[in-house]
Amino acid sequence: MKDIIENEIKRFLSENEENKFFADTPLVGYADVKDPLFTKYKEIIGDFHLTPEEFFRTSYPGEDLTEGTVISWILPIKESVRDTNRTQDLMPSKEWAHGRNFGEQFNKSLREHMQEFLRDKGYKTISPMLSEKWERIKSDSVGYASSWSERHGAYACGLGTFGLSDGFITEKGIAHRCGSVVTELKLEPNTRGYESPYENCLFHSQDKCGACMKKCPAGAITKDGHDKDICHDYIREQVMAAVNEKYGVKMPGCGLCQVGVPCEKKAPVH
Ligand code: B12
Repeated sequence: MKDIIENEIKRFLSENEENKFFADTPLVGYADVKDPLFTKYKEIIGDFHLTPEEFFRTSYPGEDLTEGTVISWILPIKESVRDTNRTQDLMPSKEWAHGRNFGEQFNKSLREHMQEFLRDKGYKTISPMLSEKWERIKSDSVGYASSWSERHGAYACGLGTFGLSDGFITEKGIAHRCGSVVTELKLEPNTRGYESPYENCLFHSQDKCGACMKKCPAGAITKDGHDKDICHDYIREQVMAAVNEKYGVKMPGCGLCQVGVPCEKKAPVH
């Protein structure tokens, strides 16, 4: 069944016009919906971060998710797009801005598609970010967050670890977008081949690098980590004002910390 799921994601990527300029061959990982990590996220992130079962119940009220799987995918950003952003020092390239805007619309289509695909096969399924319970949150302890972090889902699925910039470093690097579904279909979970949540980051694991600190045009990344307020305000105030009209996109992003760094397209520790 894993083959069928992975082929379907790849087919959707290759045949969908929306994805023409965005994602390369994806990575797919699996976690048990009952993995204690999902409950632990309520301590690490906050009570507002919901478990797979809590999302499941919003679509299937009164039903228990006795067994099942979180399926997470990583959509690595194409080299042609990364190339254009690597030469920027203040604002994202047009291609990256489009990738953030239309790439996320495509990612949403993929969530909808995989939700339907598994439902059609007879398995109750919900994609957390499509649920009415998914919301953006600003918490006192962790700042900007949401009720389902796709990266924490991907971490549980064994797909990688976090970096100094907060970005998620996979075997195909940090420059990607990610998504997930929760399904009652039971599949063998991935083994998490790491011991710490920052293992793939050279700065954290080997006390070297810090290239993303130099790349951030807003000064949001220091040896103490990523200041989300500075990052957020730079994207919302400076980047949006500069590129909205110029590139014709509503949600441009920045992503300069994800290119021209050793973790751009691989996990540099391996
Ligand atoms: C809110 C948000 C933001 C906020 C805050 C980002 C943040 N760090 O959370 C702002 C506006 C700053 C932002 C900016 C960007 N974003 Co944004 N954003 C989101 C959103 C909507 C929610 C994120 C969330 O819920 N975070 C939860 C908090 C708690 O996460 P956190 O603070 O990073 O968690 C840290 C701790 O919990 C820590 N930790 C501490 N102890 C432990 C212990 C364990 C066991 C573990 C596992 C972790 C852990 O790990 C984390 C890293 O330090 C997601 C979509 C989604 N639903 O996930 C996209 C998302 C995170 N954004 C994304 C992107 C690409 C960006 C940008 C690059 C913009 C762009 N598109 O060009 C920038 C820079 C990202 C960055 N450096 O983090 C991608 C990230 C993919 C990736 N490559 O990592 C996401 C996943 C969207 C997507 N669908 O792909 N974003």
